[in-house]
Amino acid sequence: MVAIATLNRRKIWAIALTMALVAVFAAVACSSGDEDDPTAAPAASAQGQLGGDAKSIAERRGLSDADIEAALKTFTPTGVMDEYLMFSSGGHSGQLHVIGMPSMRLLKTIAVFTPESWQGYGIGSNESEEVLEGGRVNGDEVLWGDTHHPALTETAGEYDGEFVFTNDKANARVAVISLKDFETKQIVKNPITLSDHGATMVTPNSEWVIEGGQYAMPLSGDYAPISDYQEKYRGMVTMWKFDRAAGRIDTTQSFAIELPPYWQDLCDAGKLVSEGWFVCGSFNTEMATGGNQDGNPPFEAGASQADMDYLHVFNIEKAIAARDAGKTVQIQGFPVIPLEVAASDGILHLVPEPKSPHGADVTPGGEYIVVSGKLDPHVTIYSFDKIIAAIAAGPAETDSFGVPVLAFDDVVEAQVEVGLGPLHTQFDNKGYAYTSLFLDSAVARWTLGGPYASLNPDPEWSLITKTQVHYNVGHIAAAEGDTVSPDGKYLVSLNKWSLDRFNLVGPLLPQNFQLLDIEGTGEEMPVIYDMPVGFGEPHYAQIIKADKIHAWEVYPEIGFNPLTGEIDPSATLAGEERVERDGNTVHVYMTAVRSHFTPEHVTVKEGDHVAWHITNIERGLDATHGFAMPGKNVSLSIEPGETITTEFDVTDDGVFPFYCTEFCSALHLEMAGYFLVEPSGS
Ligand code: K7E
Ligand code: CUA
Repeated sequence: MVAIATLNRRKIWAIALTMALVAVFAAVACSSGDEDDPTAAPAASAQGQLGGDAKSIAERRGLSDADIEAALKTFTPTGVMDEYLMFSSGGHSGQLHVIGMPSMRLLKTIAVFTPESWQGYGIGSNESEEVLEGGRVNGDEVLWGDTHHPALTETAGEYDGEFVFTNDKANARVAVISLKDFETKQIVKNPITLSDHGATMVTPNSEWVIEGGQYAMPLSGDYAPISDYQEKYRGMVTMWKFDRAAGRIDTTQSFAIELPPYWQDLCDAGKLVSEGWFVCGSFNTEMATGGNQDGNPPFEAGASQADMDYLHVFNIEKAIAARDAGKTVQIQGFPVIPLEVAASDGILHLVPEPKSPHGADVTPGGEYIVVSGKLDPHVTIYSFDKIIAAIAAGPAETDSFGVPVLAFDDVVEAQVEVGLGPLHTQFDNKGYAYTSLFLDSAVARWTLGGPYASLNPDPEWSLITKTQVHYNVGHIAAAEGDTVSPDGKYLVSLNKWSLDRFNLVGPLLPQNFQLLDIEGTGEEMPVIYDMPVGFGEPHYAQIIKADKIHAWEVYPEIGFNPLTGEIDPSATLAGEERVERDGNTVHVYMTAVRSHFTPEHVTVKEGDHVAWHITNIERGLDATHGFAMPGKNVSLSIEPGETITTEFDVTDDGVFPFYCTEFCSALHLEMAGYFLVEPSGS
């Protein structure tokens, strides 16, 4: 053991020092590093060249060889960019988080369903309030969300870096975010249900954004007693049509499919050989209705009695054909394909899936669907070809709603015992699949078979190794790990509990993102970084190659409105600043540039309505100005080139100092002005 440790350490230091010295000693850096020769001492001699005693630092800090190796894999010097960006759901924060990898540096939090003051989102700007308006629930403002599953837009099954979608499980809403400016452009509220979970997932060219529901309810929104559950309560899945050119979901082309009142769960779109199909898991096919206050079994028991639940298999073309043939009914003003039509027209088939399933993930080539049952130690792998054949042969059975049910044995390709509490599966480029194990607190690596069997030396459909994670992993995300060509580089374990990993910060603990290096094969799959996540409970994340994203450095033209994508009618250039009265509405046309607003005095009368338009006329990278108006709940962030409008009623006379909230220059504190409100009688 000692000898191995010594060799490892020497190898590690050789790597470290080679990297550090490569510029200066290009000719000699590698030649002296013979790992097999115990007398070779490249580390010792090279270390002197470093000018610091790195080895003794490691010893002083108690760092093991594995720690040092992990540090070398993740440390990212100042000014060096990350290779990947992870888009992580922010859970209860209602936001998305953008994290650089492998450094695991938090780069940005994108405000989606929740107002956020730094970005001036939902804090007074007309543009952001218009976006949030789209998310009203039965007319009411809901100012938070439970984001679960981000979905990057895809072209031919590859992330294309143009947009990202995410859902709000708590209110059945879907948001569209542009990766030109990383801002939310649209929120749509699902009109027929109140919770979603199988959202958001996209088809391989992002024509459709899939939003599967979760808790069944009357789709009409009307009351029905729980005793009418089987008759009146329904599940649903919605297909939102994405108009890429407009950068918006086209609600007029979107529709839903009525489903049995099973609790539909995660969905995934088919790709390549299974393009044109999508699947959603489900649980509570028992249709348990809970009621432990009356001595009935609680949901957790009632919904877990059966050995099998149902994977729902959808044919997209047939759904569109039924919609186009007018076979929909309007529910709450939204077109819905009735359950009978879904069953009779071949839109929906059910496939038995073991015990309380959660994840349903399609392999990179689209050949297989991997399903994990929370209460079954196996992953079950279905063959898409077999599903097609079974559908063609005509299923012998139906469920109690008349939906055809395929026979389990006809469609299963393999089962692999991976461990306790399997949830979600991701893929790499070496023929391995990775499944999170909630109860085991581990990530399992196992081999795929069929066309993947030749990619590694291990036997097909078998468990290879497990890496312990800390603790209670939900989703995992690998670099481009749910696309048609996973990169096989990094995998993040999104752990729900962190227990003993970080300094205690009171009884509400952060979650823990653990970065695993999956570049090796076989049993090599170490944890190389821990990132505490103290902002809501993230669920899923997607990881995209950073160079696929082409974000704007500044807005394309001065006066740009990020919501319309055009020059704002109120855009104001230098020299055009003015205050105009139109009845009792006062328009302020203001510019912001280091380090002043123009005009600096704005005088109105009590009782006026103010429409305040501000244009940031800067063209310099990072030259953002903020705008804060005391007492008016206004915080704006005006990026270079942007025009923003805020409107409010002037209810009190007085003097209101406004100021820039971004420390934009040495004279930033002087970037201020006075809003003077004369009494109405004056
Ligand atoms: Cu947390 Cu995808 Cu909503 Cu599983 S889900 S863990
Ligand atoms: Cu502009 Cu501070």
